[in-house]
Amino acid sequence: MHVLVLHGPNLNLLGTREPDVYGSLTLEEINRSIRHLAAELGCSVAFFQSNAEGGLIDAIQTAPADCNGILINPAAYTHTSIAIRDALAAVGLPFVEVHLSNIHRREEFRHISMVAPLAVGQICGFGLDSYLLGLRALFSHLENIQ
Ligand code: CA2
Repeated sequence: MHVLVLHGPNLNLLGTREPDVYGSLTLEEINRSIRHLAAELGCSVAFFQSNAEGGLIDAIQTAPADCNGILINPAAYTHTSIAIRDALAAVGLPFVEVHLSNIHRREEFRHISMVAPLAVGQICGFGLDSYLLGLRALFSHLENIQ
C-alpha cells in the first residue's frame, strides 16, 4: 500500500509561528511521525507540500500512477478550491482530509470544506494526531476495499 501525503499552503511554516493554533512541531517532524506509523502499518508514504494550488493539483493528478490513497491537509484551499476538489473527484482515489486545528470551532469561513463531501472522512482538531488517525483510517479503508 502506498499513500501520498499532501500538505497545502503555509504548512511549511509550522513550528515557526502561531504555535498556539497549530502546535510547535515542524512539518519535517510531522512527516517523520507519519513515516514511523506507516512503517508500523506496513505501508509506504510519499510527501508533498506546495503553496500553489496548481502544484497540489499536479500531484493529485499523477497520484494514481503509484498511490492507493491520499492523506490531505489542503490548508486554506480547503475552504476555497473547487479546482482541488475537481482534481480529487477526477482521479477518484480514496482520500482522508485532515486538519491540525478544529476548523468547526474557528471562524465561520473555515467551517466549509470543498473537499469533505468527496472524502472517506475528515479528522480535525488533534494536531499531529489528526494526521496519524487519518493515516490509520485511510489504511484500514484501503485494506477493506482491496
Ligand atoms: O488546521 C489546519 O490544519 C488548517 O488546514 C491549517 C490552515 C488553515 O487555513 C485551515 O483553515 C486549517 C492554515 C495553515 C497555515 O499554517 C501555518 C503554520 C504556521 C504559521 C502560520 C501558518
